[in-house]
Amino acid sequence: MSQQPADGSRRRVWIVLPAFNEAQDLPHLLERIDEAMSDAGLRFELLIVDDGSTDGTHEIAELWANKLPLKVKAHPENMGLGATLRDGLEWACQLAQPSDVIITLDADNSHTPELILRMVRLIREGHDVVIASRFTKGSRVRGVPLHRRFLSRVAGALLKILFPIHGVRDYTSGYRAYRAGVLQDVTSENPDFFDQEGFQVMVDVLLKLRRNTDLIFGEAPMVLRYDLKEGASKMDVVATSRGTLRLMLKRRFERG
Ligand SMILES: Nc1nc2c(ncn2[C@@H]2O[C@H](COP(=O)(O)OP(=O)(O)O)[C@@H](O)[C@H]2O)c(=O)[nH]1
Ligand SMILES: [Mg+2]
Repeated sequence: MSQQPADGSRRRVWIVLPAFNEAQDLPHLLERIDEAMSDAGLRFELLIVDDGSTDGTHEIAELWANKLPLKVKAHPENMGLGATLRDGLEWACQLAQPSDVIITLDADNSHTPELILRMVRLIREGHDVVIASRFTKGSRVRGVPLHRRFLSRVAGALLKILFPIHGVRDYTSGYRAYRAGVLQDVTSENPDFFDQEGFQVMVDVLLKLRRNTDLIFGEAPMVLRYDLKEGASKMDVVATSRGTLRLMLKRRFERG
């Protein structure tokens, strides 16, 4: 049996869920997270940022706050994934101890919560950032439309050439684990660390973290179950591709 310090100071896993109109998928995901975390014996807290949903996502999240260690914040109107992730991650940074782990995952039930255990292990073994990857040995994807697979492959290949990061192949996955202290350091040095608006925020976080050459990045093979997602995708493919390309150019030609 694991020993717990009497003061309750056992390290925690902070799970940040950005959610926009996820009423269909969120309850399934919360059940699975609860199960996965109790199986793993991990102490956890969920931080849901509702991004101005109009389908009852907020109410569902509030309901679940009676059953799980869960807090909800809501945007009065839709602000996009960049602002949502920023608010979730900054919130986690305020609450976490530096040795805790902060996880982000989609609220659409396509990211398997069982992988959290392996990602937390890797962080505790010495990694600073661990990506749940679609492009590493053992990864599988189910139900992702061909054009989406193609685009994430192309983005991954381009990013790998322009901004190589040892240990990283999947630059666009939203499912990640960070050592809390790493995010706390970068956000206290730069209060505008999370300053990207759309889905390209995921890429931007990695491009900024890669400037710190001391950090150790790694990946865990993800089984992406897009087929479990009942709600529609909220990613605007054209806007995200354009935004990511613009970001690559900007970061490529800036100094420092
Ligand atoms: N698209 C979109 N997603 C948001 C927004 N705010 C929060 N999200 C969340 O961002 C995550 C990724 O979106 P998702 O539809 O799963 O994208 P996909 O899996 O790439 O098709 C989900 O958890 C969404 O609920 C927003 O304004 N737009
Ligand atoms: Mg998703």
